[in-house]
Amino acid sequence: MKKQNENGENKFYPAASEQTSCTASAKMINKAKKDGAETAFDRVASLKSCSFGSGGTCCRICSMGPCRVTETRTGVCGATTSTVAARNFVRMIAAGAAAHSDHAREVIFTFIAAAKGEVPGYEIKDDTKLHALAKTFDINVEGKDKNQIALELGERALAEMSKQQGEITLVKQAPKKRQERWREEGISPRGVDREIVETMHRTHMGVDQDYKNILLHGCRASLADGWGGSMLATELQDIMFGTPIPIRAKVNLGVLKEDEVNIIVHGHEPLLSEMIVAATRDPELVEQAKEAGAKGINLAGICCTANEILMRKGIPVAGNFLQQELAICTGAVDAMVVDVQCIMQSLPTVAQCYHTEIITTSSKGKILGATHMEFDHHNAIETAKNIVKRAIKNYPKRRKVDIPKEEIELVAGFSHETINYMLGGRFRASYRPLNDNIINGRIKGVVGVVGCNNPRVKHDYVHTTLVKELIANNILVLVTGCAAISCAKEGLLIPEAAELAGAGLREVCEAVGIPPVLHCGSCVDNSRILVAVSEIVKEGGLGEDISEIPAAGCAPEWMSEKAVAIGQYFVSSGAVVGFGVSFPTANSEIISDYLFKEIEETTGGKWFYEPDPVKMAKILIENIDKRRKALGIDREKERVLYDMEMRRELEIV
Ligand code: SF4
Ligand code: MSK
Repeated sequence: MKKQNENGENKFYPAASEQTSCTASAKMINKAKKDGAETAFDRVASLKSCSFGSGGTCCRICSMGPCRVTETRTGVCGATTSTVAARNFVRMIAAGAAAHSDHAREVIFTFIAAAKGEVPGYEIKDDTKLHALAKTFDINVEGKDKNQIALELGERALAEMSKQQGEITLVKQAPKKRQERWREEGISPRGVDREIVETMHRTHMGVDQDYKNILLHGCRASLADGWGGSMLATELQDIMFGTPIPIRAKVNLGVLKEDEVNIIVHGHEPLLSEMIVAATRDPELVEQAKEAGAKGINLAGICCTANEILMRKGIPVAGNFLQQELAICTGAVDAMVVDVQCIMQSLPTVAQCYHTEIITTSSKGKILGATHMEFDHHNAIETAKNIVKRAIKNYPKRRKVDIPKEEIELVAGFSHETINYMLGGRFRASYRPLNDNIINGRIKGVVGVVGCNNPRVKHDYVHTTLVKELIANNILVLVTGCAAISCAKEGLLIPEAAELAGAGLREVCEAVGIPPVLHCGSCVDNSRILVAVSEIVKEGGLGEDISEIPAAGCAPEWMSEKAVAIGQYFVSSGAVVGFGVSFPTANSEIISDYLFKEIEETTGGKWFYEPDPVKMAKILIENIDKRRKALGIDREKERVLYDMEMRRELEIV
């Protein structure tokens, strides 16, 4: 498509069907063009990325630069490509870890306030998980009620964040051998606040200039995120809002309703969105919506806020990262409520073409042109109600509405506790059946597919092509974040998708009644995958460390610094991790070589880069096969077909 840019030059934009494999999104990309709304899909076509920046060799940490360093030209200070690329890489880890962990901090503050009974609407819901976590923290629960235990746990969790010396408590969740390896290598994490501050210090001009030393600290900082900040956020959210169990819901832009007030919640923290769920069900507000001419109030999510309220409440998902602007282009969104992370600054500009009100709610995340309604956990219900009222008031201002029809069912809610129960049965919940099916070869291995969308690659296509390839090869796939939403839109998150799986995986999925692709939650919930792989190790028969089990991870459409932090904490925990799109240290052969090979000697895990989804699947499978061989389980055993009796038994060995 030819279009004039702001300088009057003719620019060629790719067809929408080349930019996304999601038909609903393609329709809205075209509609946006007609409506004069510019989206990321337009901007990416006219913005060439800088090769120094994308390959990690642009240094701008002091005013002698910025320096674009090459193998033959150091920075003004003498910094080499390896120093600059390593510094940039670990700064990305620090930023990603900061995002997850600051999220955790907000959750901990609310958790403590809930335990004290100071915040109406929040409570300690999951007693079992509360006691389990209290035990991990060696909290004496004798004679204490749940709020007393929660208060103690909340205070301990807060102290963990800034623990200055000694390793954080949750590393205990990792297999013993893994913990020992971290200690031997000097990367067992202290509190995430300390690790992030130290990252920023080491990467300040003129401090750490030995790339291995810089990257080693990157490992430590990433572990403080995965086994610290992220894990605390997930665990405490589960205790406050309930540990997810399998739940059916709908996904894609078709979940928006023409005749109801549509509110979209977008961002990451479930603290406010949980209250908005309650407010949209308030009979008084539903009545107000009717008075405004609507049939009711419809709530939907985008990005990880969507995943949070989907997993626990079955709230429909309007879309993933690249659909945030497109949802507004339907003309049917009366309010888009955002908190933190992954929110495009363009939203208020896109909204100007329609009637949508963009509402920011966090003091940490304001956007010019948006309405700010600050959320504080003490007045959460009040704020949530006021937001819903504004959306209702906005409903009559709608202009032309055009909602794509696409919506499809999904099943979400696979916490690691659920996987345990689903595969092992209510009375003998365990990972034994999963391990046995990996050992007997019905399931070749497990791959976590996580991360964002990126308009530099075809939206959703990379995720879904990769995942289809993996399940066809008997790989059980665990998904989180925007990758999970891509797969859901492709119909991969329903038990019927087992038809696309290889014979062995299909047999297991059909026997248990699970999809071959399990939705494990939001970005911070990648910590659930850490716990799941640790449980597989502890169950026995598949080695003694995460670096030995047939499992791997990838982020094929990644874009955010959080993806780098997540990828690195998996590598630091012993996993092989693949990135698509581009690799952030590509311009330094030394650093890429280190991350792709040598780091394995330290952590047992390593990175790889492959933008082609089919080739990426092949590499992941090769790595899994290598581990199967090392474990001596590379030969498939004879298959047994299930009869009804065996299915009833759920004893799938
Ligand atoms: Fe350039 Fe060195 Fe300053 Fe970086 S630290 S901007 S390489 S002079
Ligand atoms: S929301 S970090 S775009 S997964 Fe977690 Fe999606 Fe990536 Fe944001």
